Amino acid sequence: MTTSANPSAKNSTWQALTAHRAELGDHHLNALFAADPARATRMQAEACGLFLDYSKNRVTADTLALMFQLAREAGLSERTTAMFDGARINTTERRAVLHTALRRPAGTSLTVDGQDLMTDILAVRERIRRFSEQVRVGSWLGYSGRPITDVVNIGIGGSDLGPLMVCEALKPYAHPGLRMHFVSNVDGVQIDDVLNTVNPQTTLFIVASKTFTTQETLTNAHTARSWLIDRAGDEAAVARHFVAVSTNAEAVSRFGIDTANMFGFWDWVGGRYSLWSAIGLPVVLQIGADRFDELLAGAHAMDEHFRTAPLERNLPAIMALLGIWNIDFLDAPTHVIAPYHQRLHRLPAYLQQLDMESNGKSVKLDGTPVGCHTSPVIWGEPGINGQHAYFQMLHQGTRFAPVDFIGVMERPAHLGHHHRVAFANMVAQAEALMRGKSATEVAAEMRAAGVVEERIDTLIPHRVFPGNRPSNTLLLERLDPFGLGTLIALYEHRTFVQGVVWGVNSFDQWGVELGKQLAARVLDDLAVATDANPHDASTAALIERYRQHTRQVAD
Ligand code: G6Q
Repeated sequence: MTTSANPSAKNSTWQALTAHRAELGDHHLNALFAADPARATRMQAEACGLFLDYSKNRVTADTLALMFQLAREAGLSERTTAMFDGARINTTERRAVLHTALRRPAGTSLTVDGQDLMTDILAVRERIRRFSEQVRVGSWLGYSGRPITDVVNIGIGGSDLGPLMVCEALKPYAHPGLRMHFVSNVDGVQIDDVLNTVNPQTTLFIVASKTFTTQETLTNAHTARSWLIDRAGDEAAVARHFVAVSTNAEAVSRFGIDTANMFGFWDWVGGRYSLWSAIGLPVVLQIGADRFDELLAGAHAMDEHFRTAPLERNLPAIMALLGIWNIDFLDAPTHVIAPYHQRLHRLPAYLQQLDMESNGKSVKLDGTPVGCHTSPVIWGEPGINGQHAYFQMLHQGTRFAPVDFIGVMERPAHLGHHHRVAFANMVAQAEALMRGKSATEVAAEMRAAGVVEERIDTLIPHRVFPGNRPSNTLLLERLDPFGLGTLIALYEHRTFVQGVVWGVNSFDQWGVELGKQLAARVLDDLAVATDANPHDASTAALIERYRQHTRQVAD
């Protein structure tokens, strides 16, 4: 594995970029801004209510031209068409990748393998609409005849992060009488906490699992099912309190959920791209089907922008290519997502999965080594909290991490001055990371504050900021369903573009599959010692320690 760009494995544009990077050296962003007064206005793009300022990246017009060329040579346009048209671009799983079809409006058609997918998509959408309306108006009744007050989504990974993130983001649109809960962790704590707060007579469980074989989800679902039956005193209660979202009708039925209460989706919807499918059921329950349609419409608007806008004005492509520049030519190992809006607090975790599971790959589609770095470590927290925690490293650490600052323009009707403080902080941080602070500035500042010369000399190295640290500033007009749809789809396509340039399959996840397989084996070994699954000495000792502990507790 190479540790940085490996020109020998790459085409001439990649090599030109490597040479261009060497030429640029550590040329400071301050100098780039000073040399070009129009830089800020030239390096911005806008679409679907999203505004992007990317001028604080360590790039010139030449860098961008080369990056666009790289994307063209990677066949971005052809790959995009192939994805939208339903070609089986997920080659290792022989699947099409059609989350974009899920947000197409009614009245359009999409024929894949001679079948119009929109008929099935719209049929499920309609069933979800009818079911969610019943729950929301209180006509879907629990076993004792009372309406639903609490919804518990049991799922993990792609069957959890998307609906959870969206439900948090769109709380102002929430039905006032429905509380949403999400259970993903299998440690027992999360399900226990939820079950201790809800009433069995008024709680609806959604078991969300594409495969319906995921150990964590099924363990939690079985616990919830037993809890309900114990309290209802009748297994028939399951039909009023459990629905499933899955592609696996047989397993749903084996679990004991009537498939009449199952909402399906299809193998061409990847888990981390599934919130637009029936996996979005918690969102529909929370905000209603009309609002959910607005979320889909926002994503569809971004799909259209991505599909049709020239690269030079294409938001997802620009962000993707800047990301590759930072990762492969400037050696940035990580990338920070810093939303300046509390309701986006789960966005970094959501994007972490989207990016790292999609592009955390070392081989290309043809199985050969990718020859450069791919997905960076994606991390972050709401930016304002980050400023009082990890931003120290961003400003003065030995490694740099590019940042996406995400702001929402609309001021809330209530406490609008808070919005101004948050916005000011966001802009100030991006400026500080870019500008830095020189020794001269530090000395002048301390002198003005009356600090003695000797102390100034000691403190200068600690108070200097190198600057030249890149960031994007992304401004969303308002955090409503449409706006959120555009934002999520923007990042989906950004991930896609990077995958195309690197030549990897962004839509499989063999690493996740491995975890699922190994855990099942170890689980057997924790119960009974056998020689069936040989382990290394460390793993074997940990398993044995657990078994001994369990025996002691039982004794
Ligand atoms: C997503 C991944 C993974 C998946 C979970 C849950 O792209 O494949 O996060 O969503 O492992 O899988 P199930 O939905 O099948 O339970």
